[in-house]
Amino acid sequence: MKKVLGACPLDCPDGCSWVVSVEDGEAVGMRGNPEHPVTRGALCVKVNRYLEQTRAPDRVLHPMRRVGRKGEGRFERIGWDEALDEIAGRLGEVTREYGGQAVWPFQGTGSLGYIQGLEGFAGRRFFNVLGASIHDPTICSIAGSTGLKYTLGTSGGMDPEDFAHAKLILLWGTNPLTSGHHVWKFIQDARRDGAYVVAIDPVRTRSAAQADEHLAPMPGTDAALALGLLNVIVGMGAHDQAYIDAHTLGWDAFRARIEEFPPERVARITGLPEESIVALAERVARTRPTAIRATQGMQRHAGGGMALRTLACLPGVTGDWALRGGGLCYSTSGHFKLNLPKLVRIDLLPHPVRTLSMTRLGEGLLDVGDPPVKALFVIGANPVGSNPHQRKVVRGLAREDLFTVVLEHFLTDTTDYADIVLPATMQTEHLDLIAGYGHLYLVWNEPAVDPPGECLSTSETFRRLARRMGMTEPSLYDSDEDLARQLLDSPHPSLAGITVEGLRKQGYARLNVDRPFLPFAEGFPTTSGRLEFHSQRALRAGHEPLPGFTPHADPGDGLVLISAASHHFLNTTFGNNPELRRRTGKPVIILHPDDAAARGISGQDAVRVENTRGSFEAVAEVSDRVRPGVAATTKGHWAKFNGGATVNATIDERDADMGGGAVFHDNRVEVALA
Ligand SMILES: Nc1nc2c(c(=O)[nH]1)N[C@H]1C(S)=C(S)[C@@H](COP(=O)(O)OP(=O)(O)OC[C@H]3O[C@@H](n4cnc5c(=O)[nH]c(N)nc54)[C@H](O)[C@@H]3O)O[C@H]1N2
Ligand SMILES: Nc1nc2c(c(=O)[nH]1)N[C@H]1C(S)=C(S)[C@@H](COP(=O)(O)OP(=O)(O)OC[C@H]3O[C@@H](n4cnc5c(=O)[nH]c(N)nc54)[C@H](O)[C@@H]3O)O[C@H]1N2
Ligand code: SF4
Ligand SMILES: [Mo]
Repeated sequence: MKKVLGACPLDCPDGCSWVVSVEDGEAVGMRGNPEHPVTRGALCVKVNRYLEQTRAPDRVLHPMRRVGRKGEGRFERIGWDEALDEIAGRLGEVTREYGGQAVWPFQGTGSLGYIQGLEGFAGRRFFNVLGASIHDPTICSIAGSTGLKYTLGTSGGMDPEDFAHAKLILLWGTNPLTSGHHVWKFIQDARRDGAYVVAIDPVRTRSAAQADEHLAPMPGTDAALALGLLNVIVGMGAHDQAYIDAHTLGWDAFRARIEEFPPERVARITGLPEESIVALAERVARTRPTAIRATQGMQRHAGGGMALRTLACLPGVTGDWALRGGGLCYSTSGHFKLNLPKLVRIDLLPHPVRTLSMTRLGEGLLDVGDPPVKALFVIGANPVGSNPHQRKVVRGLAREDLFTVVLEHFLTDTTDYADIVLPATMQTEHLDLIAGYGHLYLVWNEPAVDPPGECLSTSETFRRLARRMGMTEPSLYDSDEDLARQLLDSPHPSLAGITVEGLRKQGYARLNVDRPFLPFAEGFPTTSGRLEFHSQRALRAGHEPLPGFTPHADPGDGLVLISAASHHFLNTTFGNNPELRRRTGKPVIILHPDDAAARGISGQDAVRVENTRGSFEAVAEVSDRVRPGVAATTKGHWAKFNGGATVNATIDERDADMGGGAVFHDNRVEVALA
């Protein structure tokens, strides 16, 4: 029996380290690495089935070519030689006629690996030599990180392990028990020391139900709530003037903005009782340190960037940024100063190229750009299931003149539109390097077993394709291990001493930063070196120079539908696992009793959820877990198992205020008996 150290590749903050037991070349067991300070021996309800997924009977094990019409999902088995010849031939035709930019390498979050997945844009060196368009992965977190950068100069905030030292914890637009449960252990440590936990979420989620208090604002109103809390705090004189003077910029102007948001106005905007707003503000005013856990949920709105930008000001006014266990944590990814340029090699592009936004796939395929998109590579993504405006995406993918290659583990809603499907390795079968975005560790993934069938890793697929196309650039043929070394070759002190050898041996390494890690102890990485309440950079980018409140944007008077993380799926990954599907059941929509009664709907009724963009079927659950005016469902179901459409059929292909982020939770729908 051999033990092999690996890393979960999925888009989850926890970036777990795992241990695979291998017997006679077979992976026979997988558990969380007990040594890793955040994983602490546990994976999660989804990844406990990872080995089962690697051996699933529906796994794609060899290249396939479409035989039926696009959308039918009928394929014939072909060999790698034939697949590579056909892809090389088609890419040659497209690039000769339309130029390299007619190729869109559409890369998703199926793997966050630096070598095989999104963080390192696996395959990008090949696409650079080809001169392909740049893919901007806007679908997940970009509005919030852009907003945070205006305030803090980085989207990286406090060390999640330091939640253990907080006395007041605000779970703000986050459901950690579902979407990244390892932080909960630190929250529990804090509670044992008397910390008080408040959840701020329109839905009473698993996490909100465990909190000491739950406030359910209307979606998209968080910035107003933050300003209302500050209004009370400043009114009490509880702001930290010494901290403000020493470390912030633009206080007088921001203070005037805060004065525009008295509790009665904020109560009207958020739909929260005025007393609750005042009581929470008083609690923040008297509790040090206060820690905010805010993740991606609240920024899937028209004002998502502004929401995070404004929230990050709160610890700047109370001085919590100076304290261990104080501040805000959104994602730690900004703290990883790896040598991405050396890995990705944008310098290999023959000339500057355009950028295409992931959230705008429908538009990108249907509106004739210059040049039009003629070849699409889908890598670690399932846009039919995950992108906004499902019908538009499907219309784009159905274009007869579009050549689509999908690298996949399974025949998803998206592979149905592929010309060629290529079988990809899973995490136990290839080498990779992962950085959690909910902790400060790099995690190594050593291949544990040989790939099944004819599966190839993303890196190897593009090495072979480069060779087939006769490309001579030597760096296209670097091995996975060389790529990892190049990535780690960073002059930044936080990477000093972190080597492939060390990672291999221990399975993980904490960034070389102080403990406690107070990211802004020496100032903020903004131009002024201060936390910027007033941001010249924001102004230059066309935003208000001050933090403020940007309302929800989907017009109409239907219910606001939130489609957040499902407990048993990860995005659409695992949406085909029989046991996880059984536990999840059919898509559910939770309606408040008043909203259900107004529509003549009772619990367990089959309903149709719709708006001008599309519709899907669901089963109604009637519960005060949602506030009136709000409905809740989950992402991740597959269209092909659910009548051909999912919640993403109702979502608009529209940008949030910053970075081109998606607006999944800024979605109005009507609900009626089916
Ligand atoms: N089990 C599981 N885990 C996952 C995922 C999954 O699909 N399943 N997805 C992974 C991915 S890709 C990501 S990006 C992260 C995301 O993880 P989260 O940030 O947790 O994202 P969401 O689940 O979209 O939303 C979190 C909460 O925000 C609430 N919310 C929505 N709109 C608002 C608002 O306007 N204001 C406030 N205050 N709250 C709001 C929702 O009701 C939800 O409970 O999780 C990762 N983890
Ligand atoms: N309604 C609604 N929709 C949402 C969201 C929401 O909150 N609500 N959240 C959005 C968010 S946060 C995100 S991040 C996106 C995610 O959207 P996507 O990036 O499309 O992620 P998945 O849906 O998980 O699809 C990933 C696919 O990659 C495949 N895969 C996994 N690992 C590998 C690999 O190593 N190689 C290859 N070739 N393939 C691999 C998996 O089998 C899977 O089919 O969804 C978004 N969609
Ligand atoms: S999905 Fe998240 S919690 Fe589950 S094993 Fe992967 S990193 Fe850990
Ligand atoms: Mo995400």
